[in-house]
Amino acid sequence: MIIDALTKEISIKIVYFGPALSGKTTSLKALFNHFGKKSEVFSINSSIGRTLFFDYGLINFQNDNWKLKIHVYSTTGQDFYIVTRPITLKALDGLIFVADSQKSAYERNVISWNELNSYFGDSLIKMPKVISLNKNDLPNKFSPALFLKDIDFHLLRNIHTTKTIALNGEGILDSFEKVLSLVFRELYGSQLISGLNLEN
Ligand SMILES: Nc1nc2c(ncn2[C@@H]2O[C@H](COP(=O)(O)OP(=O)(O)O)[C@@H](O)[C@H]2O)c(=O)[nH]1
Ligand SMILES: [Mg+2]
Repeated sequence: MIIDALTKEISIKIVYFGPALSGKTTSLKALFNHFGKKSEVFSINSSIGRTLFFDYGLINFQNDNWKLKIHVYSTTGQDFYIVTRPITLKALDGLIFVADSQKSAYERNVISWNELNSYFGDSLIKMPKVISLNKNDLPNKFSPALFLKDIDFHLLRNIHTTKTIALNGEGILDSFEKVLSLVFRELYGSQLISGLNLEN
């Protein structure tokens, strides 16, 4: 997060993370579609349309006092490009873990979560995050409770879970708002904003 008191700009970074083909790119595109900015998503793709490095888009909000810039990224899920993932995750403020709800994808979700854990360690506990159980439209889904148990959900703070269908945008805005609410709760918690306002 960058807070520029001079230009009155707050920049935050949100990243979609998860296993290959869970729907990260589709989620990011659905989000930008909601804001009428689908064409503004910048992707670096392979020749078969898979995310090569990351997808990126910027959403701007403004009130009388502050500009809020939200930088949104999605990582590539392919192991061949694993080296790009920790780079994309650098200095993030909030994370949306896009899980693939299909039973057949269960292990891949757990492996991806463990990878996240390996990057962040204990700081994953308090990081603002949403677990988005995507592909909720498909049959043969695993039990969310089982997955949450496997990732030690009870130890985690600043977390919400949602069910999404990125394909038609269902739940995508809700997930985004939930992660933002956690980011801003942290921000107010640190009294950064109220501190700045006091000086003006
Ligand atoms: N049925 C269904 N398919 C989805 C959903 N979200 C994504 N997909 C499909 O899953 C595949 C992988 O999606 P993509 O966004 O490229 O995954 P990524 O590798 O995580 O970026 C594509 O064929 C999508 O159309 C969903 O909610 N439901
Ligand atoms: Mg992708």
